[in-house]
Amino acid sequence: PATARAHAALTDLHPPADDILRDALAGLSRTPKRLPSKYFYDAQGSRLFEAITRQPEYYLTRVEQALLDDYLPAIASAIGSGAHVVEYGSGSGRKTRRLLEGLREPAAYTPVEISRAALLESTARLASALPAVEMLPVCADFTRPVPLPAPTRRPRRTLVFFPGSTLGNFTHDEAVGILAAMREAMGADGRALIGIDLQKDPALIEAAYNDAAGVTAAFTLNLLARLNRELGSDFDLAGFRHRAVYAGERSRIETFLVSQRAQQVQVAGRRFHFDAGEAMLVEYSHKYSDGGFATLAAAAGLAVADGRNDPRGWFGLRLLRP
Ligand code: AVI
Repeated sequence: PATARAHAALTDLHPPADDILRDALAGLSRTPKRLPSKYFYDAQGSRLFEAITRQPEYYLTRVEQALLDDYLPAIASAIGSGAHVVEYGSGSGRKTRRLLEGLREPAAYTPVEISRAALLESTARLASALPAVEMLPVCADFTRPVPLPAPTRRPRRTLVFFPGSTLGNFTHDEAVGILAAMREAMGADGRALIGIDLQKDPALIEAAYNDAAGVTAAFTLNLLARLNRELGSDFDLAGFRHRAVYAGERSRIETFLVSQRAQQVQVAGRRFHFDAGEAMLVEYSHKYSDGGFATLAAAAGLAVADGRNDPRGWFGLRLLRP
């Protein structure tokens, strides 16, 4: 019944099947080559990401979860009762359940997620755990403007939830665009709760993106496996290695796939040459300072109303208002 309810309430904005072929060909034709990190998250990539969050070196998820538990009572009184919670890129929905349980009688929950299967599954799970919260899933690409469904009971205010430091995977301009779209969605009295990974000892950050078990390497290489599966390309996975380095001057992890030898790769009938040691950029993960994040939010017309960091200052949550 929970799945049926989630289906019934689904707003399907039919996100265009991203043109993975067009993006792959364009990225491979650039110098230096690059591929967009959004293509990490097929079914296998999403499983590998979940496994990353359980690695001892990947502190982000654990630290954010503990911080959220600690901060929730203060968030709940700042937000008040009857909120409409809107989450961008909702994933497994584990953090969401804690948030919805900690808020005062949330009226409705709108997860915005591009993967229809993940969206319906997590919404169904939340619907059975929280029957009093109206579930209004939206299948859409949150990097584009998303019209939000109206809850049956008029909500007191909108709270946008964007955890996990997902914002860090976007360039500065893209991040400003996403925050500006959130400001639009939340309205004049709305708030946004954003998770941000903070600047710290680069050795800790690099370890998080180079776990000893090799799960992050498998996650990165799955991008090539996905292209082989979906486009029939012939990337030799043994011919590339994952490399994630912290670029301190740009405050971000830059992840590359490095060609282990000179080689040719065929994609949709086109051949691309890789030199030995050639590095192809596949992801950024920005790390923020307090001031840097406040400046970024201000560029999108948002102010930091409140915030908290974990005791070691590794990860932060920020409550933003227009
Ligand atoms: C989803 N995102 C916030 C993760 C991050 O930390 O940038 C993706 C990731 N890439 C490698 N490990 C985790």
